[in-house]
Amino acid sequence: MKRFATALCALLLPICGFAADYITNAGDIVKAADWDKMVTVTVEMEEFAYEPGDLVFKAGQPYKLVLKNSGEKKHYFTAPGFYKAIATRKVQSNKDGEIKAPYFTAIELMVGGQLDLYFVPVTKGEFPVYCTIDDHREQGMEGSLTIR
Ligand SMILES: [Cu+2]
Repeated sequence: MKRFATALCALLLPICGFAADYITNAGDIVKAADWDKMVTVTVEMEEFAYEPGDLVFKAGQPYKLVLKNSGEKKHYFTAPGFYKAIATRKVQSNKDGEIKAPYFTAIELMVGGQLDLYFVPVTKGEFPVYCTIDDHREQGMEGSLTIR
């Protein structure tokens, strides 16, 4: 059924459109979530990998995704499909402040940097994550983000 809906939507994309959209009621989802039950997951970036490379999140469960660059180069956490599948609360730097925005396409980490992404997974699926700097992705800097 889901496959049929996806195929139908591909045909009708100019009409339904939602397949390519971000979560429009992210604010409501973020507000309704129980942040006392937040789960923290940490991803370290190095040359050239995410550790761990494959993550699984539970739909509806609030998360803090800690992104740390432990490498010697700048790295990206680019995941356009994933950012469209989550309700974003904010991205926070524990040193500098926080950015509240409905969605992102990529997050860049300076050497030694850390940013925390607060979000609630919404749309189930498996989404790629990769680094868009030079040939980092080809060198192995990619992974998967799954929402179940
Ligand atoms: Cu990189």
